[in-house]
Amino acid sequence: MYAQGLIGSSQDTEETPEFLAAFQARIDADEKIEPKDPMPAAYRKTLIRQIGQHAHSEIVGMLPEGNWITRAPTLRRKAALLAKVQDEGGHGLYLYSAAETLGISRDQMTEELLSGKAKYSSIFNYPTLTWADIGAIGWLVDGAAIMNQVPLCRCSYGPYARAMIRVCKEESFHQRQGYEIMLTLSRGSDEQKEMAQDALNRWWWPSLMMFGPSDGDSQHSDQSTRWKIKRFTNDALRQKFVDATVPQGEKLGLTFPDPDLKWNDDKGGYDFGEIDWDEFWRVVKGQGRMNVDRIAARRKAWEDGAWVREAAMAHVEKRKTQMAAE
Ligand code: BYC
Repeated sequence: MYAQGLIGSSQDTEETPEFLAAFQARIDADEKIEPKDPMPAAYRKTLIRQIGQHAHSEIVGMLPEGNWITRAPTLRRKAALLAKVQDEGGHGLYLYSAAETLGISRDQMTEELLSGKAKYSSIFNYPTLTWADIGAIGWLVDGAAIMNQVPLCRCSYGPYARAMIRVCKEESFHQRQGYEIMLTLSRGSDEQKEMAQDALNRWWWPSLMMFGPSDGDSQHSDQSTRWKIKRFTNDALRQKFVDATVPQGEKLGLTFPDPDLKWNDDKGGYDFGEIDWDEFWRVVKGQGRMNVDRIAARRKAWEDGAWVREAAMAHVEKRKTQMAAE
């Protein structure tokens, strides 16, 4: 089932009740689980699914912003955007490496992405229509990613938790560069302010959807929380994001596209309207505006890169032969 010869590819230990209880006790004691440690097959499978999907999201996430690198309005903006998109490529690589420690190969993960078996974040199936979208993505999408990912730095699986520390530092920079674009536009001409408002209108709801289905409909949350893969539920993180982001939007002088958004003193947070879950599931199932383009772009990159992978492997084989002869 898993790639041969990789760390973590050893057979999972027989899952006796004693083994499962001892494993849960390690989790409850906040010990980190490391690649060579025995772990239940379902724990390994959940991590491969989540880390793989997270890696794919980072890589597919390069596409909507990459679309604006050649059209960034100034050299400073171009350099920052280039660095941000490159960071996302790096995040994808740390995450693919973290998943590989569980015994799956990068090739298998890529095949799962291209066949539609593995998901990537719904947010990247929306188009980037104007420069303001780059501001909105940094502010909202990276803002949502930080809210979701900071708790993952304390995830029970060591390689994932450690990868997330660096990812989160870089995401903070991304969030600020996005907010600064929004600030500049909202203090600019009427037309620029309108662009910022239009971007907020289009990205707000999809950003809330990034946190996943509401708690009652989340299949994996309970078990993932018990295993301390997830530290908060989807709804709890979504609420934290709304509470942190609304005051930032007000500072920009922009309005949120939700008539039900209002502060609730009793709960100490904002109430907000119902998410369009039909839209969410349509996009997750491949019917968003950009799903077909995104997968076509990844397929092309994978096929165009075949010669690089073959050349790298030929080099490894040659070195092995040379070393054996030395
Ligand atoms: N989009 O039981 P649930 C970024 C799926 S990118 C698509 O709650 P779970 C960035 C879910 O996979 C941000 N699918 O699942 C990059 C499951 O289907 P499967 C990426 C979604 O895993 C560039 C089903 O719905 N971040 O940072 O407990 C530029 C039921 O859901 C979505 C991560 O991946 C969605 N939005 O919780 C800027 C973070 N939501 O797998 C920024 C790590 C749910 O059974 N991942 N589904 O077929 C997680 O924290 C969790 O996987 C989720 C979902 C909270 C996303």
